Amino acid sequence: MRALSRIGNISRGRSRSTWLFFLLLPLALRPQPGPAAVTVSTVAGLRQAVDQANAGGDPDILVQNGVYHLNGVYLRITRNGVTVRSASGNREDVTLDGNYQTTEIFQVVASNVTIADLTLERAYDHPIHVMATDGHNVTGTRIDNVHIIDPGQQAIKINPDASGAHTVDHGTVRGSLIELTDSGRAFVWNRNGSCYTGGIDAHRATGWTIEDNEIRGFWCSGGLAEHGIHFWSDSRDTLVQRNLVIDCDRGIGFGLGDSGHHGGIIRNNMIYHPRDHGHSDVGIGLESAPGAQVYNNTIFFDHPYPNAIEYRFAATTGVMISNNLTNRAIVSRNGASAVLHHNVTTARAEWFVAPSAGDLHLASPRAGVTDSGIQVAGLTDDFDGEPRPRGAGIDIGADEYSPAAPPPPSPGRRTRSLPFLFLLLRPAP
Ligand SMILES: [Ca+2]
Ligand SMILES: [Ca+2]
Repeated sequence: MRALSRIGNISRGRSRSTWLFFLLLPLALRPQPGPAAVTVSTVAGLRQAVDQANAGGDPDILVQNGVYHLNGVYLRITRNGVTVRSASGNREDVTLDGNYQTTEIFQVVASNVTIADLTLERAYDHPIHVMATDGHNVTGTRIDNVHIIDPGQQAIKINPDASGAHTVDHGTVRGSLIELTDSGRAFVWNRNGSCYTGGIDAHRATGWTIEDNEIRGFWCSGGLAEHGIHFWSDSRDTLVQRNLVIDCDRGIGFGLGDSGHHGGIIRNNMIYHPRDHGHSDVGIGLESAPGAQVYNNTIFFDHPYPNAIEYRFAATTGVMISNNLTNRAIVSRNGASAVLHHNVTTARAEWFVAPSAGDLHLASPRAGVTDSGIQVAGLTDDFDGEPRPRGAGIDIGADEYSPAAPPPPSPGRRTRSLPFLFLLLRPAP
């Protein structure tokens, strides 16, 4: 939408080339392969297209509708600027199934790689592993509108090289659905002997944006799962916004123990956890996370864990926690310090539209919540991407209340993008 609104601004110009651009735009957006993309319809064809792209061939790969049983085949992208996406733009039309034989469906070791509009399931380890290697950094990864099901370990793994000197920075994960189902949960436990799984797991990564995703089901009855979204090991300046995290043992984390995180923002997220599975834990956790800002999140638990937000360890200083709406406490542990403003920790189920379905939009205006937050620099929208403030002031929590129901599709559940816009709008070679 933002790209289209930018086009709208351009259209107010009067040059002939601008009007020609718009005349031709519908043609360019037709869902058919253009000359600048290679289209594949078999596993062998997909593997060959990736190999050819790595060798300098066409960097844009479109995958025709179907279920692709990889059976050990994996896709290692070594050349900058490669894109792999479904031809239709609908992520449910194309499934790359690792059958728990393929260890990593995508291994990304190059910059400006895009993986979009696909379903990835049953990787033995990570469906997507982005890593710095061979002595160079990786940047500009885009993971957009991808549905990941039942990874054997973490769904998206972001790693530096072995020395830690080279890193994977400034990527985005957007509009994606990442989930662990009962059958995947059983596999995880057998494969790992623990609940070693989670949604997005990043080490030593700088400047990532994680937005508009839905992440659900990362728990095990036998042990504690990793977070839905977790940046640690000296990661910094992560922006985590407008995500829906449902039924995960731990929701969103910056840092773990003394393996910390610097700066960063966690805002406008909804985190819901139903009944206890045995290891239910915190909604948002800061551990050795100096300078973090946590504001306008809504966290609602139907399990008994006492804390919605925790900030921990003496290295956690300079932290701001404001305008959050929860039904559990916000607490310091192990000597951490933070400045807290205008948080409401007494939310009740009836305040929300459908909490048991993870819908934590406000059901009606509520004194002390609507128009009751403080201004925060940089806060301009809500969970729905709707502008703030509305009415007399900022609402507390992830939703800025509006009388009409928010329009579907809500964040994280997009199922179609504009697969050819990127071809049109990218810089000429
Ligand atoms: Ca308001
Ligand atoms: Ca709203």
